[in-house]
Formats: sequence, C-alpha cells, structure tokens
Amino acid sequence: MATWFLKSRSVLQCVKTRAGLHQIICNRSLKGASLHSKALQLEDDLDYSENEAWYFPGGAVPFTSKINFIADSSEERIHCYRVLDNSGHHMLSNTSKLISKELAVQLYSSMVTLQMMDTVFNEVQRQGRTSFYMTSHGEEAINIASAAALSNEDIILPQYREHGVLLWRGFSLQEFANQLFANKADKGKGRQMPMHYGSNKHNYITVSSPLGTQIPQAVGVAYSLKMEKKDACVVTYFGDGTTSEGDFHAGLNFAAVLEVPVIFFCRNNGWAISTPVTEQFRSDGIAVKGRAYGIPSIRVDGNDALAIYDAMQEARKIAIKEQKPILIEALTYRVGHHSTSDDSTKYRAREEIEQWKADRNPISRYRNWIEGNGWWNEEQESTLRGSVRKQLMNAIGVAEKAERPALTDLFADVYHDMPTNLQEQERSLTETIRKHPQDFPSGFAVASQI
Ligand SMILES: Cc1ncc(C[n+]2csc(CCOP(=O)(O)OP(=O)(O)O)c2C)c(N)n1
Ligand SMILES: [Mg+2]
Repeated sequence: MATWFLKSRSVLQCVKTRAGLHQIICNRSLKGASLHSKALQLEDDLDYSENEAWYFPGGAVPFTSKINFIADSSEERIHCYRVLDNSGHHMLSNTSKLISKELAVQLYSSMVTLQMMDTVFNEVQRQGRTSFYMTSHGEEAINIASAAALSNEDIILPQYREHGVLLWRGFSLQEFANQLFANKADKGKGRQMPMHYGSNKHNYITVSSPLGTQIPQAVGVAYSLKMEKKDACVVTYFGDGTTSEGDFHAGLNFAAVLEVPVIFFCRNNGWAISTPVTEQFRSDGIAVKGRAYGIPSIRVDGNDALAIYDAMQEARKIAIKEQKPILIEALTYRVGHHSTSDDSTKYRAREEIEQWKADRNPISRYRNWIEGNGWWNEEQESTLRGSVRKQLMNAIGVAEKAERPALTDLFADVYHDMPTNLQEQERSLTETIRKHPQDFPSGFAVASQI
C-alpha cells in the first residue's frame, strides 16, 4: 500500500487499479456502473501533470502555492427551498409541481388534527391525568408533509416530535390515547414513557429517549433494505440539538460509505430544551454537514408544507434509485415548550415565540393557499374541528377508563425464561403493592401467586 505515495506519473495506472480495488474492498456491493463512473472520473483527472496533482481515492488533488485555509463559512448561507411565500402564494413558475386538491385537503386536515391532538393531550397532562406530553406545535408541516411523500413500506426511526408521521400512517387517536394512559390496549403494554410510540404495522420503530441512537440504527436498517433490494428507504428524524451527538456523525459517515437508502431529516427548530442553536454549533446549520460526509443535502422551509413534500419526494427518489443517503434540514421553530416538564418563557423572549406563532405559522399559511384555490372554506373548517374534538374526547374517555396492563407484563418479553433476579423483583413489587395499596394507583392486575 506504501506505493500509494509514489510520485511518478507512470504509476498512474497502478494507482487507478488500486483506487478501484480500494472501492471493492470497502464496499463489495458497489455496482459495476458505479465503479465505472469512478474510473471515468480518474480518466478526467489525467490532465494534471505529476507536479500539479496527487491522485487520491476520490480523484486528483491539485497543488497550490498559496497558503489558504478553507473558510469556516461561506459568504452566503445555504439557500432555503420554499414553494409558498409568507402569505401562502406559491412561488413556482412551474405549477404542475403542485399537488392535487384531494391530497392538499388531506394534508391540511391532518395538520389540524395533529395540532388539536397536541393541544388537548397537553391539557390532559396539565390536569394531572397523564404523566408527560410533548407537542409538535409549529412543526405540523414537517410531520405531515414529510410523511405524505413516503410510501408506507418506508421505515421510520423517529426522535420524539414526529408523532404526526404515525398519525398520517393511520395510527388512531384511540391508539395515541391508549399509549399516553398506559392502559391494557397500549401496544407497548404500558411500559414506555408517554410519547414513546411505536407500531410494527405502521413501520414506525419505537421512540427511544437517548438522543441520536436512532441515527446509526437507521443506517443499519437501510443497509438491510439494500441487501434485500427493496423498493423502499428509511427515514430517521432528529432535532438540531441531536446533531451534537456522536451518533449523528457516525451514522452519516457509515451511510455515505455503505451507500444506503436513508434520509436523515433534521428538524432545526432553534432549540434543544433551553440551549439555542447558537450555543450548539458554529456551522451554517446542519445542511453543510452533509456535504462534509459526502451526502447530497438540502435546506428546506420547515413551515412550508409544499416545500417539505416536494423535497421529501425528490429525496426518496434519489435514495432508492441511486442507493445513497440524503440529508434534509428543515428550518422551523419549536413554538411550544420542550415538554410538559419545561417552561420556555424562562429562557427565551415571549415576542420570539409569538412572532413564529403568528407570522410564520405553517398551518395558517397553508390554509391561505388552499382557500385561495377555492378548496377550503370556513364551514369545512368548523366541521373538521368539531369532528376531531369529538373523536379526541371520546378516545380520552375510553383510554382513561380502560383496565391497566397486568403487572406481570412489566417483567415479560425480555427473556424467554425469566431470570431469577427478575423473578425476585416481581415478587418484591407484588408484595410491596399488597402491603401499601394506598401508595399505588388502583386497577393493577396483581398476580395472585408468584
Ligand atoms: C443522550 C441524551 N442526552 C440528553 C438528553 C436530554 N434531552 C432530551 S431532549 C433534549 C433536547 C434535544 O433537542 P433537539 O434534538 O433539538 O430536539 P427538539 O426537542 O428540539 O425537537 C435533551 C438534551 C437525552 N434524552 N439523551
Ligand atoms: Mg431542536
């Protein structure tokens, strides 16, 4: 391998072969076409003399006599793709890219449902009826429009503020309520914190609290899709704060090298609980980081449903057809508190929140567009809101009254044969509940004999 650094141009052929070999060793699944295009790229580089360039994997590296550090930022920031302007007028000259009336209305109805569901479930938590909640207020367009651009076969690895994707896929308001109340009908058997949704049926991998763990996992899932030659991709969502985790960087690098169909979707909402993005990184946001790893990347207006839909559709096409990762950075704002355990007015100005809520609201902007098309009116609005409210009230009533999961479920499903330490813990918990029933919520099915 030391011959790599041989200076003579006469060894170029040898270097070319080595570059080819290097690629094969790195990734045996590389298709012939891809190798061929890399070889062509090297041919183009032949214009350089040996004094002008070194040949390294990836192409020729020209020499310069100027000492020149790559700038820490470019003069102009990466542009942000949008289709609708602030008042909901479309900016495209080619209007054929716009969506059908049916889909447009479906997107709007789902965004409103998500907003209402968040408002009501958040209230329920404030009343002390559930233990925790997180709204996606301000990020409704990201949730719904990104989901709408996918096929249900695409696998989602979420962070936690993307329950709208699950809503779009058909997870019912009753199923959401069952999870939040941790009742017997909850698919997770009440073992997860509220908001930690998951559903096999909807190809939605269960939320996991430690930030960023979903990112390298998504790359692994995408690698399996690649091996099985599936016509599908993986989408993993995460926030701006999560890009400071090592898992983000490891995940991007693996995805680029393994050439897998994964879409990294970053919701850059300005805050990671109380940490603003200005204290999180000094780069031009997240999109620029994709390039550093060799990943095609785009910045999108996260409050423009049509832009999100369009970008996601394109990203999906590239990811599957070209078998490569894509990074999408959606600029938005976390209008709500981080969670019900947070009061964001303690660390940010109310005016900032109000400005995003009023002037940059993704739902009202989109409503202006569909109303302008004659596809929506006030009567439809009140019918939709009335119906969603009724469904929510009903779902909450049912979920709250439902039986709790059996206590034994707390210890099941991890091991085929329960180890003795878990058996001991189960016995001890059952005993404690029997002795101090007043300290535990009622309605547990405690095993009679363990
Ligand atoms: C590894 C890890 N570190 C810290 C936390 C605590 N924590 C939970 S959410 C959060 C903020 C994440 O911000 P971001 O990724 O921007 O997502 P957002 O909440 O803005 O949607 C933090 C620090 C955690 N869950 N996991
Ligand atoms: Mg954030």
